[in-house]
This record gives sequence, structure tokens and C-alpha cells, in this order.
Amino acid sequence: MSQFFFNQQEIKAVEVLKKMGKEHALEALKSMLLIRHFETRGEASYRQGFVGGFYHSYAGQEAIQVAAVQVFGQKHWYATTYRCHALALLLGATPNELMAELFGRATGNAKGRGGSMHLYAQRLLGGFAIVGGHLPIAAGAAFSSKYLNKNELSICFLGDGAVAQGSFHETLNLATLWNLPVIFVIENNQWGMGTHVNRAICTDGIARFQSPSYGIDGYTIDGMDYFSCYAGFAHVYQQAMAEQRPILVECVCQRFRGHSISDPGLYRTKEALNEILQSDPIPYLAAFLQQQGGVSEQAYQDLDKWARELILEAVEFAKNSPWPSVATLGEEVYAP
Ligand SMILES: Cc1ncc(C[n+]2csc(CCOP(=O)(O)OP(=O)(O)O)c2C)c(N)n1
Ligand SMILES: [Mg+2]
Repeated sequence: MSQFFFNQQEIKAVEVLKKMGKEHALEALKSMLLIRHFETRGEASYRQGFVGGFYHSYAGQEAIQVAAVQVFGQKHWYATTYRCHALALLLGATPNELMAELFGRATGNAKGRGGSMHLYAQRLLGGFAIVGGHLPIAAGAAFSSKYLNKNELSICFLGDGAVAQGSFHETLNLATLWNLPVIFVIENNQWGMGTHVNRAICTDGIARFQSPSYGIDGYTIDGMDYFSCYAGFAHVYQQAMAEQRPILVECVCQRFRGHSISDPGLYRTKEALNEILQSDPIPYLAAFLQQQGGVSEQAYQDLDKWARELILEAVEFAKNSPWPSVATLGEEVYAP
């Protein structure tokens, strides 16, 4: 049982970049821009009254899921929380169908029945709204893979808030007892709604102190740095495929927006937020790539424009899409 740390001091970004190739990092930058524009326009559409229900932005945390999906690919199982727009995009859902889902339209990802918190893709079992509720589901996917000899992993993203839930501990216990191939990725963005992690979780260092209880390896990754995420996940991936048992990963990160769109975030000062915004993973990656000759300033601006336009088109698509017909309300729901 070991502890591993992937942060800017311990990894050499230049070497990670050399190994993965500049094209790979450029693809990551593209995905991060797409997610950021999606969130910006999604929130704007909400404020204009086009989107109802909840809205949890992934802004600030992009490096984590972008790197994870690059490393793990599309042939494993994924589950996440209600903060699920990015993962659905990364796993193949189109901006159009996702925006239309936020707008509650018939062309939406869940035909307008799920909304912001319940998005799906071929390998995404869902965005789940109950804190900690999807951990047993992710373990179930890993059990199925093991039972059917499929050699597939289950990757479960959760928030720091879920660590206080019984389902976290019960799932880690059973998953370890049964040697299930599941990777738990805690996105520790410091807050569970308005409660700071230090007031909710008894250990300062979640992966570090919780993983020994289950006899599994714990990894702590700088979630604001794409290269740390990539190097960390690449290591975890190899280990998970070889060992076929659970691994606990903690990505230390920041969320740039309130918990949800209705949260004014009064529990952190403007100064604190401004400082947090300085750690934005997108300009950081862009600047590093420019410095390494991986992208020119003009090419970066072009990428940004491409992402913005694609998302604006998605907003138009959603606006022009039909509402679900009332006659279909009982279709494709679990309990009609
Ligand atoms: C079982 C349960 N309890 C309470 C809630 C209300 N709730 C929704 S999100 C949230 C905070 C979760 O924080 P965290 O797990 O850190 O995820 P983050 O929102 O920071 O991504 C709470 C308490 C819920 N959805 N489910
Ligand atoms: Mg949190």
C-alpha cells in the first residue's frame, strides 16, 4: 500500500509533453476550451430563462476529466455526479444534444427528461444527483466486468462531500474485498455546497489518509495542472489494468463558480476568488504550449473561436428544437 503524489514539483511537464506528443496536449486544450464555452453559454442561457432546474458548472476543473478520458479512453465505464456536462461531452455526447437537454427539448441527450444533472453517453452510466449514490453503481459496473471477464475498468468521479457518506465507505470496503477494478477519483474542489472540506472531512489529505483503511493505493494529483493529471492517470491506468483492484485518487482543485447557479458564493471573499481564478488550467496550458512551440498565439485564438462558435450553434440548435410532446411523457421513464 503506497502513497503517490503528482504535482508540478514532482513531475516534469516538459517530459510528460515529450512522451504524449504536442498534438495530444493540443487536443486537450481544445476539449478544455469546448467545456469552458459550454459552461459559459449554458449559464447565460439559464439566466435568460431558457434552462430550468439545477445547473452545476464544471468551470475550473476541466484538466481532470479531460486528462482522464484521454488516458482511459472510451472502452471503460464511467459514472459521475450532477456536475456532469464535461464528462458527457468528452465521452461523445454532442454539444447540440447536451445543450438541448439543458433546455428540456425533445432533441436532448435524455429527450428532455433529465436536464443538467442526468446526462449520458455510450460509456457514461449517468450523472447522479444523490451525493455518493453512484459509488455502488460504479462498483457494480466493475463487478460485471470482472464476472464477465471483460477486462474493463470502472472510473467513478465523486466530490469531496461524498467522502462523508456511508456509501463511500461501504463501497470501498466491498470493492476491495471483492477485488473490483474500479478507480475512485475524488475531485476535491474544497467545498460541498457552502461547507469547506476542512469542516466536513476529518482527514486533511483524503486519498492519503483514507486509502490505508482499505489497504489500497492512494494518489494525490494537482487537479489544476493538466500535465500532473495526465501523468497521474497514466500511472494509475497501468496499475489498475495490471492489478484489477480498487485505487483511490484525489484531484485537488478549485471550482470557479458557485456550487450551483443559484449559489452567490458568499462564503468566499472576492479576493479569495480572484486568487483562485489565477490558477485557471486553460491559460496555463496554452502558455506552456506556446512556450514549447506547440501552438502559436494565433492558433490558440482560432481554437478559442472554433469552440465559441460550436457552442453558440448548440444554443441556437436548442432554442429551435421542439419541446417533448406531452403524449410521450410516460415513455422511457422507469416508472410510468
Ligand atoms: C445524499 C445527499 N445529501 C445531500 C444532498 C444535497 N447536496 C447536493 S450537492 C451537495 C454537496 C456535494 O459536494 P461535493 O461532493 O464536494 O461535490 P461538488 O458539488 O463540490 O462537486 C449536497 C450536500 C444530496 N444531493 N444528496
Ligand atoms: Mg466539492
